[in-house]
Amino acid sequence: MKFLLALPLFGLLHFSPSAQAQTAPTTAKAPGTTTVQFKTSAVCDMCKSRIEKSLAYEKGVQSAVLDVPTQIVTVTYKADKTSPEALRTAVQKIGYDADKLTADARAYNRLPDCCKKTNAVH
Ligand SMILES: [Cu+2]
Repeated sequence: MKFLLALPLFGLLHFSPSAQAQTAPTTAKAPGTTTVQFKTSAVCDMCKSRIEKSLAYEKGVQSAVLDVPTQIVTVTYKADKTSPEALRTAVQKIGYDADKLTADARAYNRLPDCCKKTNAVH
């Protein structure tokens, strides 16, 4: 993903219309289980594990997988236990953008320097 280093501002990547996954996963899902994808400001593997871990602790979440190069997190959850809004808020609270929600400032300031969104994906 070296070409990303050439982008002057990481923020340019944030507003992609691909936030809502239109394609259903081909794998069989448990009844009542839904998948949502949204864009985060994760830049490295530390961000990945931080986001995946905190989403895993969220009520109703069955799995959370973040793809660092695209910054998109895929969350499988029980629709009667949580919502995409709650999941985005959870990501926001630990210091990352979630689609159009901006990262919580205090949480963001506590992130290690390498995880700041001024960095390119690395
Ligand atoms: Cu990081």
